[in-house]
Amino acid sequence: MTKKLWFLPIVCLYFIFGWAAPSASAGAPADTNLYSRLAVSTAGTFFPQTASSVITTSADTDTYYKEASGKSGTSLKSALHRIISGNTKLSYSQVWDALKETDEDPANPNNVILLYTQESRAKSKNGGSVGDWNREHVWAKSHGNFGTSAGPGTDIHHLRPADVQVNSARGNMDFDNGGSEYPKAPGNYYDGDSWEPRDEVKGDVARMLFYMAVRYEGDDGYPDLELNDKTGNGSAPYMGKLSVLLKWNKQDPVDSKEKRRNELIYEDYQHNRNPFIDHPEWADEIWK
Ligand SMILES: [Ca+2]
Ligand SMILES: [Ca+2]
Ligand SMILES: [Ca+2]
Repeated sequence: MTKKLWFLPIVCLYFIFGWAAPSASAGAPADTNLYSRLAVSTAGTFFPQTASSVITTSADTDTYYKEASGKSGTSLKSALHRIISGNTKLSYSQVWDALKETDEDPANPNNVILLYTQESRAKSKNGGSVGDWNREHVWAKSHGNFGTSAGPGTDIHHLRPADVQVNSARGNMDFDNGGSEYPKAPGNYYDGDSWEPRDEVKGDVARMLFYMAVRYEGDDGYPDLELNDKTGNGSAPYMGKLSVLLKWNKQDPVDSKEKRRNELIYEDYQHNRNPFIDHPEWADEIWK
């Protein structure tokens, strides 16, 4: 760098921060710092926030997870349960509108991305007919029989848009590797007692199930949902297969889409976070 150019980085910083700061006041909580008022892409570049595009940094979530700091095993699980409980609960009809935001196709604001097929489909095609998308409960609602009243059945941390027929094919199966490819959802496999989602969402599925097991502990009128190492759990409040889910958590790491979704749920809908999107390593600390 020549002497004449020494001031250029400072000028650039002035323009970046001077330009971004005014837009930050619209939707950001008063106590957030500069970095949280900027959306951070996976490439590490900054762009001004829209009201709900912020990806919170680890420094911000340190405060949220303060009570969990330094814990492991059951004491970590208990601390996280206390932190993420007491969330706002949606009605089942509110879930439609929420998913239209949390699962919006970044390339087309009229569409949502479907979980198992990755298809981009019109938001307006929500419904129950062939060709529609509907609300897939990744933790099958029969595993604990919690239904669709406000609570686990409407918790959008584990609800995703899915093709009606694919949703029906997955049914209430546990998750595991193997089986035959499901023709309407290439990359997804199934057999008599389990479903294997496509590689790109294996980690997403695992982290959604980790969240459910920690959020629902049977102390607030809902069943105590737990993970086990089985398939074919039927209507018991369990989901498997834990050892496979722990592998999927590593095979398919958290990406910016998953972070954005977690942030939207926290900021705009439920006001609680999925700890395993913020700290995927905590799954191994709880389920060793
Ligand atoms: Ca199986
Ligand atoms: Ca993924
Ligand atoms: Ca539980």
